[in-house]
Amino acid sequence: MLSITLARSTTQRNLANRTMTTTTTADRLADARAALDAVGQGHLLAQAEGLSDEQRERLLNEVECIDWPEVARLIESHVRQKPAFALSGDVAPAPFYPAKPADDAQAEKYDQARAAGEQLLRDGKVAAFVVAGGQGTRLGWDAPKGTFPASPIREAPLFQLFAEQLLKLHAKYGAVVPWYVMTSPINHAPTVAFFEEHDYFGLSPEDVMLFPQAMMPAIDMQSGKCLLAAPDALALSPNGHGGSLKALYASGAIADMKQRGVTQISYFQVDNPLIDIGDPLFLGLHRLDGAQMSSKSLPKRDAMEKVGNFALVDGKMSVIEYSNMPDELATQTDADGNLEFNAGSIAIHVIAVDFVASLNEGEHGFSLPWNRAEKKVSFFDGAETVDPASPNAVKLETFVFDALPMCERSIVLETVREDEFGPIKNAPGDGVQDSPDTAKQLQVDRAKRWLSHAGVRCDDGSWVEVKPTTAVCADDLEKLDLPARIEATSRVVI
Ligand code: UD2
Repeated sequence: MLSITLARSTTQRNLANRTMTTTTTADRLADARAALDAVGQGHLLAQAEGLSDEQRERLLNEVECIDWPEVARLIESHVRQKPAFALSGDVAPAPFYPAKPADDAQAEKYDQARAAGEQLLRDGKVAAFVVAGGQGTRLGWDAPKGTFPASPIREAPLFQLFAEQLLKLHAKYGAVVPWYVMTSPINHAPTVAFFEEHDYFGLSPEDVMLFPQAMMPAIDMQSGKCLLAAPDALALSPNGHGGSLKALYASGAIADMKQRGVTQISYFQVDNPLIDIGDPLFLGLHRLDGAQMSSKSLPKRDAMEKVGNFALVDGKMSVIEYSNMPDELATQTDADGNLEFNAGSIAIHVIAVDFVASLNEGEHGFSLPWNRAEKKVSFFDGAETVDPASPNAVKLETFVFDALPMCERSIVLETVREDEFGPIKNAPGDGVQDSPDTAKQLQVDRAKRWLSHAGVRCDDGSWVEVKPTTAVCADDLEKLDLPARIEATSRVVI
């Protein structure tokens, strides 16, 4: 593994630097008190004197990692009042490249793009980046989500499936695709332990970098006070996947990519076993069009599906989260009855390394809009732990797609849902979408489509898994020695 660095903002680093010049815990405590008193959060250290040295150290470490002036600003704008989302400006559906080229000229462009994307992979210019810092509460899996057994027959964990794709891409294109894994302080240690226990799934540890994103305190909805989780711990949660754009830089990942000659980042979420990490068409279109951050979309299941909507807002590529999309826009149709805003965001991006660097190296830094979520958060009230029955706190997160309007150029490529999107979000249950069961079925169905493309007959009822080390697309199966037929009762791993 390359290194593990806690992601810190500039202000956080300033506070930390200040503590480097002071030596005693008493000095650190005084500094932290001053920073907290200045923003009305002094209660967090009210019992610090009564803690053991170890507990005090732990609490100070957490306090020193937070940008308190920013938290104070956000309490005013997002806790004491609910920020009203106002969709201002000119809003139009975003243009996108269709999954199948519309005409001969576009087919030619797709061929050129595929060739350009393959060249990027051959030249070692592509890195994989998974955001895996979320808490995964909906699934009810008491471990990092990437450790979840996701494949239909081998029950291979998500992290293994991604690693196997990277091994295949290396074999296919003759160049390493280094892997950057964003965790959060909540799941960092178990994630690192999982990679170590599994020998990095056959990857070279030098080509894998795990780093945690930054955290935000949970804030009491009524009082605007930050909550303690315990006498020696703040109630913290990850600051949203938008935090990845700062964590990539602060961790040294961007510097490492530059040193390797990597220019493009293939960004994906930890919950999608169908992800195509090294898609030459997507990489190539992004590259040929000189885009800084590009996205994949899919046609929405229906007007109200809970995915973001691609739109041009005042001419700038944007994603309007479903909760912010006015119903009259979501349901608007064209003359043929098709949804105008039909391109749903599935959180798959290619991001230029230089774009992430330039955001972080700008004179005034950069910030993404913050989003407010009301949640139940257990807290220590000075005497005991309270488990609230209804939402009591505000959590604040930024979203990575809010960087899209900061691009000069951004493209969207439509994809086919069954081929690339089978997220595991919810615990299994009858009729539950986006569950482990639906994701397994989608993997089996795709494997069968790929096999039938290669001439294999798969009987109804058969259950097939194609290992990513065998194939990352249908064409990879073509020259292999495959069975002519897979019978109904068979369970086959290829
Ligand atoms: C996200 C998108 C939604 C759609 C969907 C596709 C948002 C707000 N919505 O919904 O539009 O594209 O995905 O699957 O993004 N994560 C972190 N750190 C954090 C928070 C999240 O790494 O602080 C990671 C998390 O581990 C996961 C991913 O981000 O890999 C998505 O998080 P989510 O499950 O909260 O997103 P979801 O399903 O609400």
